[in-house]
Amino acid sequence: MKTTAAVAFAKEQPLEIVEIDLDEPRATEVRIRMVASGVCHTDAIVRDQWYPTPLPAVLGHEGAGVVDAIGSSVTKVAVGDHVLLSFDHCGECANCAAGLPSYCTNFFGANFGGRRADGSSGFSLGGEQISSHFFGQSSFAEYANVSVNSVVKVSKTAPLEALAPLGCGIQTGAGAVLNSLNPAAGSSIVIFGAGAVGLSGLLAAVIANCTTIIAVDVHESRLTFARELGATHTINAAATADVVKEIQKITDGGAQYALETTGVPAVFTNMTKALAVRGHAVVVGAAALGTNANFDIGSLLPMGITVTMVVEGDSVPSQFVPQLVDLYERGLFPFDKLTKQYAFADINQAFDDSAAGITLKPIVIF
Ligand code: CXF
Ligand code: ZN
Repeated sequence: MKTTAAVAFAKEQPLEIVEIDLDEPRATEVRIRMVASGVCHTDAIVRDQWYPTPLPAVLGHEGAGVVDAIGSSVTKVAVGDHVLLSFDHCGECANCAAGLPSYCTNFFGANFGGRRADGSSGFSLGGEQISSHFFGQSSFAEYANVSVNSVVKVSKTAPLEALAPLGCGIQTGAGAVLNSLNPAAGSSIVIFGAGAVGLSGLLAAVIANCTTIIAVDVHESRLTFARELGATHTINAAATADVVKEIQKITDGGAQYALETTGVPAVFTNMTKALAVRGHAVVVGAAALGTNANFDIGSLLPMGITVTMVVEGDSVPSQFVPQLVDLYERGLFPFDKLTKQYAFADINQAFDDSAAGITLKPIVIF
């Protein structure tokens, strides 16, 4: 069948909305009619080829939609079910079997490879295959064949347009706090970067009853917003001589927990220095391959700190996404305050507004 899609044809160039061909869903796939998709920083960095997904490609990995057809071995969902889409994983390797699907041994191939495991693509243009199955989904298309392992079923009354970004950016920030750090009530946490991921982590720190929540960013408007969402302290790193000292002052020696969402080497270094003895930091900010940060072994060893590199908030999407939906519906996780909706036709504006910091989390509506 034909479908409309936003195609990344060339590095650092705007996406182009064109009509492409979609094949039939394979046995373990479902065809989704996309209702909405979040736009994540990873879509932009893959468009810009920080990671080598072959172009042309249909990107998009925070899809939300309705099941339009199912493959022959699919039992998890039926036609007409409403679903949110998340990352793909094989479901069979040791890490998947251990309940750690974001560390699937084929995570890179399944999510960034641009092809199914059998080498085929779901999409073609002018008879040539183009990359599909980005994060198992390629949600910047009105219709896509999606890996069943990327699919999370939600209630038919769930507002798909609002919930779309749960499957990546929002679960990454919230999961980093609730799953990876699991901070004790009454503890201190510092969050570097008040973007969509950092602020999702901040909302999760509020849920976890952290009582000192420090947001660090270089934009005053984001820090003001962070305070509205529950930050007890904010630090403008562009206007503060020594960010580490400031965190140590607020926390009386160092933060018990930290979340690093920027991918900036100097911020990583500050994060390690800002921790309390035995503090725990998680790093989720994507950086270009080859990005290195300083880590002062001499000073840090006696601190006994832990730094964990975390993918997708250590989430098991089929469990964690519904938990986030419940929290949202109860008014305890108002992540929709971070979002702004755009018509699908305006997808490049959504990318530009995100890059300029005008919009924290764009959602395109089909
Ligand atoms: C990505 C970030 C870079 C590593 C793989 C997972 N998360 C989604 O956008
Ligand atoms: Zn993402």
